[in-house]
Amino acid sequence: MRKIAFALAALGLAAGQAGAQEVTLRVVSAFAENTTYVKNLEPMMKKLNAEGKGVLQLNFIGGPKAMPPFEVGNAVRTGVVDIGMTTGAFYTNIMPEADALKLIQLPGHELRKNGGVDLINRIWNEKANMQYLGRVIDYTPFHLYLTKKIDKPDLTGLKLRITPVYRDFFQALGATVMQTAPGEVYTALERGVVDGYGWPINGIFDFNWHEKTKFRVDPGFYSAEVSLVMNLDKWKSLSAAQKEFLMRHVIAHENANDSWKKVNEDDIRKQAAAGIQVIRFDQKYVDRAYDVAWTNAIKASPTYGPQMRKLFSR
Ligand code: 173
Repeated sequence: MRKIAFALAALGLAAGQAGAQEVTLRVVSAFAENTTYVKNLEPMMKKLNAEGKGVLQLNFIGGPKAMPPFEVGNAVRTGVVDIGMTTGAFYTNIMPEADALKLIQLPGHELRKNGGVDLINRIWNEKANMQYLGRVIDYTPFHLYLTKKIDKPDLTGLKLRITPVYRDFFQALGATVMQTAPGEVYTALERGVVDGYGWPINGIFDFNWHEKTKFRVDPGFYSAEVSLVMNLDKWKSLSAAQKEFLMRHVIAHENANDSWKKVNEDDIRKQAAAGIQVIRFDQKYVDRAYDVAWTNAIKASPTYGPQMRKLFSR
């Protein structure tokens, strides 16, 4: 009798450690399934799932076919999904602070050390019911792409496709703007509804926009941010071991973001080969971009704006 009880207890213990508490987290992406951004996440999810048996699994549900990109933030906030791969600009409907992630000038390991990630989590917890996990795209500036030539940083008379990333800057330079999801850019260009668009240095080939793009304006500005964010209640429901396991994989992935440097060099070459010409402005153009963005970020968030500026800037 005692032997059986002991065996059952041992079994229960083993099950508790290994299998009984495995949790599966549902992941959606604001970026399309077949793009570089999702392809970059896939090996990470595969590795995590291989090592996480009995602990934690990620179930990738899909991209914009599963959920409109600008809805992903709210779906994470409310717990409709557990994790979103998205960018702050896509959930400014929740809080204006989200868009400030594009202004981060430090790599992940420095932002974790200087308190930047702690600040993000204070804000994200409080205002968005989200836990900020980590960044999956870094070292990647945004650019203005055009179908028409310009010879000075004056966008008067141009209609440009934007998201909140570019809105204030392009408007400050005189442009008329129109917000669209990435999936609508090609048609807007094709129909001549817009004369250009904002987008990172990488990725335009994923959508065939190179076919409609004649010019890229250099230098780039800000830093394209795509991150994993998690529903806060779900995060809190994880055990310490599950949190540690998840964060170990996310941070390892974040620390591999240098890989984007090569992707970006390749895309610059491909853009040149596709006949996209470079229009070059000076550093004042970039300084203006940051000035406009921080001024507005601080206006929109008088409490957190200055704190973010201090910890996000070089
Ligand atoms: O242009 C966009 O759709 C946008 O805001 C963005 C943000 C981060 C990465 C890629 C695009």
